[in-house]
Amino acid sequence: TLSPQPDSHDRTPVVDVSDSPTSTPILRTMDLARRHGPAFVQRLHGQDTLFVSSLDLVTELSDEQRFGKAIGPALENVREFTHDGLFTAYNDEPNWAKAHDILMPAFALGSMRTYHPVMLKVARRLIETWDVRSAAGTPVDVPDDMTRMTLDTIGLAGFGFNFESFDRDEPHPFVDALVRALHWSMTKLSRDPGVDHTEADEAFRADAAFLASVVDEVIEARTAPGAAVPEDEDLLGLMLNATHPCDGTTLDLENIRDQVITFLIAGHETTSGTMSFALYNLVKHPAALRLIQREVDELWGDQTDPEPAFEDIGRLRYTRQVLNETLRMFPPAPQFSRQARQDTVLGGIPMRAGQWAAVVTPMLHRDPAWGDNPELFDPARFTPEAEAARSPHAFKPFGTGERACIGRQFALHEATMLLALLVHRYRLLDHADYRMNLKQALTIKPAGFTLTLAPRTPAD
Ligand code: MNH
Repeated sequence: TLSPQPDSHDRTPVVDVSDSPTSTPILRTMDLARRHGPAFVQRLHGQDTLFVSSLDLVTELSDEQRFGKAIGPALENVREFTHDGLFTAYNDEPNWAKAHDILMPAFALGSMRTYHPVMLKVARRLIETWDVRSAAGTPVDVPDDMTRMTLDTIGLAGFGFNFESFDRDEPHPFVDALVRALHWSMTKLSRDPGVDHTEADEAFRADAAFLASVVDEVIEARTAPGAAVPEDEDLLGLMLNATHPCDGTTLDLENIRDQVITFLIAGHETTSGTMSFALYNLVKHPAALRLIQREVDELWGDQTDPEPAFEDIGRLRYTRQVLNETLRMFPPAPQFSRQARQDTVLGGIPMRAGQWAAVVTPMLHRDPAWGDNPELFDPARFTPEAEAARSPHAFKPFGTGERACIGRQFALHEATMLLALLVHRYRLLDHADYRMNLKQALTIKPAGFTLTLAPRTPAD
């Protein structure tokens, strides 16, 4: 379904990267964007990708009349195990609109009230674990524990399934299989043509089958005679029971399986990356840490175990600014692709219908529109006044248009509550003077980031 890339890049630089393999393609792409400008073609083993990163070009790509989501080669690989689930469906596949219409109400801001208690419960489970580490003086692995937290949250809130991640030393086998499958999707893009990949492909198929089998168990646990049905309808309940307003049918079971895998993928790696990068930014910027602590202290004082109300989360304005600024600097899903709906011209580059371009989100987030020093962490970029003065297209951590992230409110509610609880409770000690070590699967995270913790006292 994807046409070949534009062939007449008259003035568009073409850079062949086939001879410089990397485990962090996004860092290489950012580096190339810095050197070659806001539009360049990256050639990898003969496959071309047009990468764009300026506000002007992304503004054009965000025009839904001219462009729509493209399933680029990376998502085409993910499609091997999520098929026409929401994230990897083609724009015109019937199950996209159907699932989108059925699930949208479950992701409106008001629906977060339903998930709030579960999110709080899992946050408390994380805190229990961190209290033990804090008392023992041993470090916590931040990205690992954030992944435990977000996976358990989407599992419980979405499907009533408990991964019990905090009762395990190693990730749940489902997570291992998921991470390997995503890794396969990414590395398949840069395969050496001369090498035999049968073994990797067979391992992938085994992982994909395992993922499907776990999900089938979750679905069976819900649909079996006499199965316990949660009081509040969750995502799984909606998918099983809700009928499409247009034709009165429900989603079929095979598609529900693809949606569950999709939500477990989309719903946890990105949010855990956001949390990890946010804690990184805070320990490196004591002034911001003091401001966020002041905000939570105003709300919860020196209560040892605050009971965050649903309404509290909307009041945590500065906490939300810290998360937004984190998503600017380190968008966990660092690129998305757009496809021309008809023949058009993108900033002087002719594109035929079907041709596509990838947005380098971290570079868009460093466009001159952000001011002179975009590498600096500055949550003041997200005050209401600053936001009103800036183009909405300068900030795209959740993608754009009708295919933008459906889980945005879910992610922000979860992350805001957890971040607030953590800075309220702990002194965050950067005991190893962590240096950023980005690791990329499909998403990015700060690998090996550890902290030690101490209880805060009213004087801190
Ligand atoms: Mn999410 C799409 C980023 C959290 C479920 N998400 C996208 C896209 C981006 C994205 C970018 C668009 C990709 C593209 O255009 O190809 N998502 C994020 C980030 C976070 C996040 C940065 C956390 C922070 N996402 C979540 C959560 C869920 C979720 C949480 C579910 C609970 N996301 C999705 C789904 C899609 C998506 C589903 C696909 C939506 C569609 O195409 O209709």
